[in-house]
Amino acid sequence: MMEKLLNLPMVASQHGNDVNELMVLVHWLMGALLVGWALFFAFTLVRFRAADNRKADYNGVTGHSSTWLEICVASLEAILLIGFAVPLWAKVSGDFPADKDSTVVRVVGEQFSWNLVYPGPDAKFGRQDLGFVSKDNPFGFDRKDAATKDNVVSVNELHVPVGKPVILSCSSKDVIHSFKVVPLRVTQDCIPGLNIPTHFVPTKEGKYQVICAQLCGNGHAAMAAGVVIVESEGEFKKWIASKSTGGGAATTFE
Ligand SMILES: [Cu+2]
Repeated sequence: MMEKLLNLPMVASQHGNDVNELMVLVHWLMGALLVGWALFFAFTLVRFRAADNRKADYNGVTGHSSTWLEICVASLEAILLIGFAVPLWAKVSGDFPADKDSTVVRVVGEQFSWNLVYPGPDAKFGRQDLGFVSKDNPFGFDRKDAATKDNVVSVNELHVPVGKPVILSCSSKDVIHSFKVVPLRVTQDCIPGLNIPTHFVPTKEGKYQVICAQLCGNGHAAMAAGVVIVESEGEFKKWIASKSTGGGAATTFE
């Protein structure tokens, strides 16, 4: 019932339903508090109405019912936090699948697009060094390194096969961006100088919009041009093959 009432966006990832469950529970508690406070407010309006010519009482409440109510509310909040929120966070931010069982992609935000790098058939990104950074090699990949040569790059288009874990390693070239895909229930800040991994399992084929969840400059909204395309393993392989330069210098970005 609450889920319908909240009209939550569609879920296309495995942990997405857990996120929804937590939101529903939080809304039940907040709903109960809203009703409770509203009833209490109505009660005080009637009980202490001016027509009774009541005098202010300096002693205030003498019973302990409000204390017990506070303890009840705090306990429910503690249950939500310790019983649901912390375990969900532990699952999402920890419990990483093995690289070999996952689609591993490096995400680098920039003003104002998403750069994506796949390690290619050898599953290795190859050597990167600040010394290699130049205008046509913005990420400083070592082009002599064989592992680098088969990297597959893409801009604004993240393809992943359905049902297989995805590990994104997020960073930024300039300011703080945040890679957010609502149906996947994924939000990860992309911070210059840091590589922050996040993971999810896409469960539904489709095309999902990426939005930048950090106000990052004039063209911030343009980052919503990013898409995640969840497709069958076969389609994914076809796409990777079409992007691959077959060991050429696939190290620059458009
Ligand atoms: Cu941004």
